[in-house]
Amino acid sequence: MAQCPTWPAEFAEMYRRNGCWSGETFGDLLRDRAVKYSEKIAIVSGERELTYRQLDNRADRLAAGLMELGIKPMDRIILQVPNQLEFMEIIFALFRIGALPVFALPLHRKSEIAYLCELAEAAAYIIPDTYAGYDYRELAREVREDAPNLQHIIVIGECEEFIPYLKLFREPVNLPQVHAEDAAFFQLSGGSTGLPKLIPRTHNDYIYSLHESVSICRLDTESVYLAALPAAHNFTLSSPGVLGTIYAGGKVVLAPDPSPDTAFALIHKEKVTITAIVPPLALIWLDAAISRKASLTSLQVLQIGGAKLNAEVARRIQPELGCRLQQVFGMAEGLVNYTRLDDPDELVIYTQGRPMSPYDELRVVDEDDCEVETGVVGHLLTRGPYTIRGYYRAEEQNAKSFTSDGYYRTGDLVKLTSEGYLIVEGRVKDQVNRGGEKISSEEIENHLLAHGSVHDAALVAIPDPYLGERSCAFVIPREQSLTKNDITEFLRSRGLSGNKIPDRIEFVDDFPKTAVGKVSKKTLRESLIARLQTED
Ligand code: OOB
Repeated sequence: MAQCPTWPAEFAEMYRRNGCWSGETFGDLLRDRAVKYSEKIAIVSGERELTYRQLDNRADRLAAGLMELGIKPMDRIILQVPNQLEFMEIIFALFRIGALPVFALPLHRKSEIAYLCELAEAAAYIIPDTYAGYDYRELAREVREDAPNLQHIIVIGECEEFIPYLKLFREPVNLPQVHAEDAAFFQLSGGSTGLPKLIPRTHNDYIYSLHESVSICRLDTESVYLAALPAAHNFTLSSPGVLGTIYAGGKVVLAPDPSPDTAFALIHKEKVTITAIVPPLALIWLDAAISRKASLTSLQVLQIGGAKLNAEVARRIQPELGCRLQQVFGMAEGLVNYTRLDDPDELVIYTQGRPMSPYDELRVVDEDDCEVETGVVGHLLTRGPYTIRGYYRAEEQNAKSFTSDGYYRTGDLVKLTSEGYLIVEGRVKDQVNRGGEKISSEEIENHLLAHGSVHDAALVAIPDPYLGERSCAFVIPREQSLTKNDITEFLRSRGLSGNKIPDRIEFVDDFPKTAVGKVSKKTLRESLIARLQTED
């Protein structure tokens, strides 16, 4: 697809020659596993389960129905489906057509979905009827008004005005030719400038990342992976995640939510061997395990990533949960680092792992892009066989986010240990990492600035014992009558997802400035932290 920047020919040639890119597509992959593991259970979701053969067949029949509806190769489809069986059927059906899922998250609301529909010029939007007490059909009605390209809204479950998912199944038909070097889907970037960007991942690059992840995490046909976090997130999708488990011929268990009540019961019932969570959940799981450790006996590996894991918490995982900890430092743009299962405890507790592929190229550089010495903190740049060379339709942004020789500027500050492991020390991207959920400061500031009584706004991250970070909006009001409640209500009315509503709002008369006259978020943050400490 022309709007997806890709690897220069010499790199593509190298990745093929070195065996990274196999030429296999996701459609081929599932076909192959359906032959090999036919009657073995592939997916469990609530009371329902699918064998490999059934998943393969249902993906074919759904692909036929979607094609009959008019879905074509390269069409973009916004997928906002929580952890339920249909998620797996849909992605494989779309992969087989060569149509591209755009992985929205269940917590996204009108602001995010309408934007994605527009940016992707989406042909269809797929939702559940309700999930976690929220009616997605309401959301679809709102989105439809502003999305002229959106031709189809498909609903899993009860629906009258939209297309019912169950009516889509048809006898299998001949499928279009899908190419492994083409985009298979879009992930969303965490976003540090305005709104999230679309990350095109190809069959070749993603299947390679599964291959490496499966080998490092030692997944095989006996593995049982619990998707506790949303399956649409890159961590849960591929590190090794639900797709890695299918790659390995294991069993995927889809949890509707990651609470200990739900997750521990599933771990016990399905004899889960590996799962992945974010640091705030690790604390909740540790608390719950005090009385319920017995339910976790099958669990061999607990992966923690998405945000920095505190070493004190890391140290408690093995003794208190009885399983091996694996730290995962990854990004939807590509690069994933893992601590290895046989690494010494010191590395597992204090580092965020090392790259999964020998072909990952990493540079840690200073402000002038000059490499720093081992052990010195710098900006992490990376390129490799599964790291994108650019975002979809984002020429201007790509010039900033990628170096001229194709390295992705991760925005993370890291140091390299002498063993080649990474320690994440902070970041330069203007973002709040709220327990693994990334919030772009600029996106929220733009919403705040749309309020007539807001003169200026700055969103900063402040430390939080549970979430790692939470958000604080500093606002310079135009009118003294403006209240915090007005602001929160206003943001909600703009259709912002709940996790993006600032956790704290502070009114100020002015912003401190840096030497060059920019708003000094560092000073804002530090003065608030100092004030909070004296208040305690
Ligand atoms: C994962 O992916 P994204 O795209 O939601 O977020 C990527 C960013 C990284 O650039 C870094 O800032 C932060 O999230 N991050 C971590 C981390 N893992 C991610 N920061 C510190 N320690 C960690 N372990 O979050 C993601 C994708 C694939 C696998 C795992 C996580």
